Amino acid sequence: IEGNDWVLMKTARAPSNIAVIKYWGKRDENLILPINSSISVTLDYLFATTTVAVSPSFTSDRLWLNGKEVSMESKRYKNCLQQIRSRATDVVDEKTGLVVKKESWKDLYVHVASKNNFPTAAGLASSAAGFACLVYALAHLMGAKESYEGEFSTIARLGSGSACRSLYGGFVKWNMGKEDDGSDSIATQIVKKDHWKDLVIIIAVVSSRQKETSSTAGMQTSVKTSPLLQHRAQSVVPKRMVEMEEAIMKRDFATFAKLTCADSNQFHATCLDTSPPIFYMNDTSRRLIGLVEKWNASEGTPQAAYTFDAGPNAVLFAPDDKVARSLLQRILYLFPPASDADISRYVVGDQSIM
Ligand code: 2P0
Repeated sequence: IEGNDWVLMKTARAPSNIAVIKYWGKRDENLILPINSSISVTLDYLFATTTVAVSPSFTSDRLWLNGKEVSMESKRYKNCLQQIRSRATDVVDEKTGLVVKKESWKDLYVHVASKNNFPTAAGLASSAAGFACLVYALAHLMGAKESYEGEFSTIARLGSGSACRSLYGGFVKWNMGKEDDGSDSIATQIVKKDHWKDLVIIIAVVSSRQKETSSTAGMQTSVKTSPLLQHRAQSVVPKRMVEMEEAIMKRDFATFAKLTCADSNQFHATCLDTSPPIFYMNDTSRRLIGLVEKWNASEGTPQAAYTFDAGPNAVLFAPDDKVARSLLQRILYLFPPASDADISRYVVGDQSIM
């Protein structure tokens, strides 16, 4: 390979995640440091796929999201790229024998193409999957290595807070950290997904429309105006973090469900407590809450749990396949599909459950 006539490419895939203890509010906007810790479950079936390429013939850093070019000028992209570039090492491409020396990375531009297999910006954490994938793909391309466990999660965090949790599978904790430089505001895996094999996650896409208030803007306004947010961060979340981790470790579905629903509801209450108020859920979201609450109350113990991010789509949890089927039947009763053909779309993991 001579001169400028080469391209080196890597492709990675990273999943989305859903918080069961929610992150909402920053103490540092630039480093994306949160005002409270959070816990998430990784959603393997919703993912971003990102290809990063480098070539001496590229004249600027460029990015395509779902086929459309978008600017890479934002601080968030620049910060992630700069952090990975500064950790680049000598890279030898096994297939071609091409060698890219450590010192050349700073002069090479990247092209990035990323796509999601789920609705972008509809409250299904597309930025989380996207930035986790970008950081992971760039690190592979440039031969960057972590100097401590969780270091890459601090870089993904610079792209989008929730992205730090998407670098791990299973159940993940993002510790808010104490340091001003963000070095201890990292994500770590609580436990692998195999730990709780029976747990079923159902995603009810209520709307794939883009949300009106971005999470970034929404949480800024909440930090400035919501007294409930301060109370939540200081007095509610620390206790829930301990209880949720324990519930996950014990596979205690009743406690997991109670905490998950309560935390989703407090997050949305905080949005309502913001001035001007923010509404992420719609009537369909509220009917789904009603369905789960009524069912749980009639059984006397939680059968299912719900959580909603910054959008109207529901993420529902059931303790096993049998309960998941029952939950799905109840959802279909409340929202009958327009035709038989629609039923084939209801799947849990790889298996159609209808
Ligand atoms: C979460 N959300 O913990 C919470 C719950 C939405 C509701 O993290 O400004 O896209 O990029 O750090 O990460 C969405 O916020 O915001 C989010 P930035 P992000 O998943």
